[in-house]
Amino acid sequence: MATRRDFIKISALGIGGATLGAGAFNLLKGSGAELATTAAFARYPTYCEVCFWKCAGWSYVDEQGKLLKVEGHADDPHCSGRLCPRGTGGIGMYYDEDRLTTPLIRVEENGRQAFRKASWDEALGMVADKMKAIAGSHGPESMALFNHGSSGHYFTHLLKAYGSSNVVAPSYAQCRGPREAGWIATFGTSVGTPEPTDIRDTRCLVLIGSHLGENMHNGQVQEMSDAIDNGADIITVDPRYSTAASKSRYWLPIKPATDLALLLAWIHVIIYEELYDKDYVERYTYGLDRLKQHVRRMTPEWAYGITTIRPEAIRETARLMASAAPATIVHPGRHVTWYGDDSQRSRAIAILNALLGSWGRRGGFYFPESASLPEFPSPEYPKPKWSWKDTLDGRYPLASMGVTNTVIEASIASPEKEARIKGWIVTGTNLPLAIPDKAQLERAMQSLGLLVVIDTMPMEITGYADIVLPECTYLERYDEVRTSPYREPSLALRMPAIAPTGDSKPAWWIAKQLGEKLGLSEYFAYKDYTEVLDWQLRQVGSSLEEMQRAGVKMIPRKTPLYLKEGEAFQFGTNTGKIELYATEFEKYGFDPLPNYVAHPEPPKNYYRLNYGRAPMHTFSRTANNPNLTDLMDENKLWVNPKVAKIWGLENDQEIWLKNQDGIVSNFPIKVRITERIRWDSVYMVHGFGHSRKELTRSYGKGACDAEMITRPMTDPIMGGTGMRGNFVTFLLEKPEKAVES
Ligand SMILES: Nc1nc2c(c(=O)[nH]1)N[C@H]1C(S)=C(S)[C@@H](COP(=O)(O)OP(=O)(O)OC[C@H]3O[C@@H](n4cnc5c(=O)[nH]c(N)nc54)[C@H](O)[C@@H]3O)O[C@H]1N2
Ligand SMILES: Nc1nc2c(c(=O)[nH]1)N[C@H]1C(S)=C(S)[C@@H](COP(=O)(O)OP(=O)(O)OC[C@H]3O[C@@H](n4cnc5c(=O)[nH]c(N)nc54)[C@H](O)[C@@H]3O)O[C@H]1N2
Ligand code: SF4
Ligand SMILES: [Mo]
Repeated sequence: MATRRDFIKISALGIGGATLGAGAFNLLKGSGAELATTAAFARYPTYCEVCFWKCAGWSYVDEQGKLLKVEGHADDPHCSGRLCPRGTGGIGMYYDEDRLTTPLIRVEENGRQAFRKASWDEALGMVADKMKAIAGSHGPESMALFNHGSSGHYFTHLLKAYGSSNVVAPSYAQCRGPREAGWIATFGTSVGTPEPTDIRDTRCLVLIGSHLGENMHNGQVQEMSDAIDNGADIITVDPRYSTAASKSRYWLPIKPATDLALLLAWIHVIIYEELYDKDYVERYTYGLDRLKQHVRRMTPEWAYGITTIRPEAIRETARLMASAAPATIVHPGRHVTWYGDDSQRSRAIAILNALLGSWGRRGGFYFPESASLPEFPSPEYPKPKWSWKDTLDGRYPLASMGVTNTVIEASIASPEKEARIKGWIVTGTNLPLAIPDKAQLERAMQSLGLLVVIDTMPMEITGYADIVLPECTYLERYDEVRTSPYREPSLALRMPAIAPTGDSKPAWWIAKQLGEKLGLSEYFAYKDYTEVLDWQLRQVGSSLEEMQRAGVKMIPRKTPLYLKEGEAFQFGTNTGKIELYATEFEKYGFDPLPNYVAHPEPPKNYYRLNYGRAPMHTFSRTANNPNLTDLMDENKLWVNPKVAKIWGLENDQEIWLKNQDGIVSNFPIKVRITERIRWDSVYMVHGFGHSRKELTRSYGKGACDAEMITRPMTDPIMGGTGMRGNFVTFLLEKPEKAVES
């Protein structure tokens, strides 16, 4: 087992895991080591697009104009000068020879469909004509945008100018939506991103599923290393022995799907042993008496029968949290769409933090602040006649952002019902690997009159497109200034280090050209995006020129970082207090106090499909990245030794998976036998099992978790799709199945 020291060393190096292969050393040699002796090179500011922590850095280019490496920006609060392995490997996005480099149009030749290359003028002209036709016959509201990442900004503007506000992203209903619903109901504000967890100064960090260390969100991982060094205690609740578990004082290997029982028992101990922050609770919260009554019987002994966590361990950990409070963080998690009751689990986590007095306190949660940049002048958007809210059809009343799954549903035509949504623009999201229930997604895509995909790579989603538009990578373009909230507000610039490859273009350019073809030129009143950036920066006393030199600029805070001792504070809830008892949930007929409800168990010979992150990959977007495939080129199926014995499995044996609905994996996955996973579950890293042959390095490597997730459990409060209630069994022989490509 690695020691605490190892963990810190690893993250200090910026290369995750002990599996550092020869490729990683080459990567380092090919950058830092060489640079020290290279006389002339230029560096350009950027911020990373490999995930959404948005670390600022520099891209280095040599005299010949060759892109050498990306390095963290020393002054950037998100990364403190160090990128994670994915950020360092970001140059692989530029060098990937499988990239999209020209617009593509779907054509039918001799009954066979294929893509042909097209000019931008033709491809965009075709998109504009189809969008005009859709607006003409069904109204502009029947176009929707699916987006994730930087490019979404420009297409959101375009779609709103066109007359639709149907904008959705998988980062809500497939990721952090339930956490935001739980937090808004309790604290009157969402958690937001980056999470305002004051890990740097914490004395006790509780991770419930959050697998920091594999989840490589840079600032949090670095701060967690420092906190461990400073003697903070980590409590990890995870059915799997995660990297975080190996650094923890307590690892609670919970039975999957039972976290709510543990959380309620912790609340019980903290209330009945009077360990809560009395002054804080009295001053700021609403509903303690009802909460106390509610959890009366939810003792550690009660929770033991459900969670398999010993009552003493529940009591000891509750006391540990309270003794460190308010410098205790019960981490809200990020990918929290697990079992369909996720808003309620998030509520329980919020309540615990409230009882401990952690919200707005040093070592708990700080109040984040962001720099505010005015929008570039543009006419008012037309008012849409309807929006994504109408696709909810009365469900999910507390959805605060567009819900991908209901927009997908609303795109499906049936003999009885015409589809409300007729066309999609998809940018920066690989929907077939991000959305559960692929059959439904495919039905929707088959119904559409128009599907335009903007991507850098020939990912699965491009295979469904009518028109594919190639975006250049983040290293080849300007983008909006980063203004993410943090302890100190900051500005960070992304500018090109190198010219776009082939005929690829930045998203701002694509959206502007399309806008012009749609007759919306007045919404794009600039020649080049640098005009927008310079105008915006000048409004806050900076300039493009200053940012090109500095990369990152810190802005002084205007408001305090924490609550002041005894200060009166108005929370954004119905009562103006932190609502231990959620009046907003009550108003909509949901439990105002969270309850534990049992979830289905795997049938005989089936195992719960658990999935997560690897430090060197991001979702499906990096699986083909030449630098990162060097570090890890496939996922493996973690299987408990007892299960392996029953099935006679050996390490690295290839098996296929079949889920509870008879869906068989496209590709085999290699077995990894390990005690780190419980006997009732199997585990794999998300993002592998690519089925497009155009992805030459990742095609057929490993298995795809999304394929197996055919039965999401939807959160009635905000529409999140719980994805951890699917079960798989093993096929030891190659099944008869044609693989799509
Ligand atoms: N089964 C399963 N489903 C999941 C998850 C899971 O763990 N398992 N995780 C969920 C979570 S937490 C999230 S946040 C979502 C993530 O969902 P997505 O963001 O859709 O994830 P990716 O698979 O990385 O897809 C990103 C797509 O953007 C493209 N891309 C990369 N850079 C650029 C760029 O600069 N411009 C453009 N235009 N495109 C670019 C990539 O090539 C890729 O096609 O998935 C959710 N869905
Ligand atoms: N390297 C890397 N880092 C990333 C990303 C990436 O793609 N790559 N993506 C980023 C994004 S957008 C997100 S949303 C986050 C996601 O990362 P997190 O929010 O940290 O984690 P989750 O995906 O919710 O959960 C994964 C962990 O939950 C455990 N788990 C499974 N079932 C249960 C259960 O019933 N109870 C408990 N307590 N634990 C359970 C799994 O064993 C695993 O360790 O990661 C972010 N960081
Ligand atoms: S955490 Fe890693 S991948 Fe994410 S933005 Fe930072 S360097 Fe890039
Ligand atoms: Mo996410």
